[in-house]
Amino acid sequence: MQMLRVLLVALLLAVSLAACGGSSATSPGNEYGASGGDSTAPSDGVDRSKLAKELYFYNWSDYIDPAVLDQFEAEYGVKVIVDTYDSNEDMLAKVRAGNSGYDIVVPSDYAVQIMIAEGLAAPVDKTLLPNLVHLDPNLLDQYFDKGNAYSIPYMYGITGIAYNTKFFPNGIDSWAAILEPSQVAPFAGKFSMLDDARETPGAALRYIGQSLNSTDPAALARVKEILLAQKPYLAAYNSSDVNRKLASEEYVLAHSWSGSAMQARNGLGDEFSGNPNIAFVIPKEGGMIWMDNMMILKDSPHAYTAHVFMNFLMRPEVAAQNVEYIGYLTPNKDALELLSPEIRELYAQGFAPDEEMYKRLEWAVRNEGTTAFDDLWTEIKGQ
Ligand code: SPD
Repeated sequence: MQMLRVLLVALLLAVSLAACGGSSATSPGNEYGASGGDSTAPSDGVDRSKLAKELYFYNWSDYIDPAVLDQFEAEYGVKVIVDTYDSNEDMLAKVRAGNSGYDIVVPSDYAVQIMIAEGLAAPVDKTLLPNLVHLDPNLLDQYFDKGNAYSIPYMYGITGIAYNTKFFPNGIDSWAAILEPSQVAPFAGKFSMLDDARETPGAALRYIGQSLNSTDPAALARVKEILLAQKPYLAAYNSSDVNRKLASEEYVLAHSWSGSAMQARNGLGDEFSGNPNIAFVIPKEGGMIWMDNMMILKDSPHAYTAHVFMNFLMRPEVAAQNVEYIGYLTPNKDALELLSPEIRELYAQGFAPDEEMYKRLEWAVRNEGTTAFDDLWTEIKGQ
């Protein structure tokens, strides 16, 4: 009987330790104690005594529903402080400088590769992420982080052209509509290209029949010609408020992320109202598919709390609410069935890829040659 009691106590202790994330030896960050004691944890397994008061989240702009942050604070007493960026390169520059103070950043695929290679990320502790079971296995284990050792998918999306059907009643099917001077001349000052070293050269590369990862010098020279010929007609290189400017009809056309176009169409909470004339297309020459991922920084001051937040965002109800608000695509398979008919209808109208569209989409990868894009982009923007 005594032996049975000892075994039972040992078993309970093991289960409680597993719920807390195991020993400090395998856990990242400086908040993980070695004790594993968890007298404050309710059934969700979160040890409230280990939570920080604040969490610093460096995210893309217009990329989280503020109500989700309020809910997290109400439930866990943690205030999430959000700073925003509009390109992977801006985020990387801040993080590379060190001591950014941020806990979580959201790099896209190729930027995940860069961050892992440069030792900027902390490994994720999957024992603290039970809600990983809700993610679509087809969207895990991607080329940029095999085994998801450092990154967890947040949202994914596609890049194409958003346009106002009042001005383009016959639709758009080619990058020529935004890249050819003869076609954009009537819309001078009323359209934008993304302010992005991979996206904008990538679009021009696809237009000339090349991979958006091509660093062939002749192809890049042609890209430079195309983008410089287009530049006098552009309102701006813009990755920050394309959604608002399309919705208000300051722009009639824009190189755009799918969710930004969806926001222009549907509006964004209390921020601005939508415009029902906004449509989105992946041109026949093809476009980019990408995935943004949550990553805890190597020097994150609050790594335990960061895991709790990431796990919270992977709850199907939370993921569904978030994606309804921001209009991108969730990797959370169990959230999909919770989505409204309205958002599903827009996905079906081209704001999400179908099988045919997938064939025209390409991921951006990082390789030995891809720093050429940074140089090219500096030259184009400087002229
Ligand atoms: N407003 C949020 C935008 C997120 C876009 N991230 C993807 C970039 C892929 N190059």
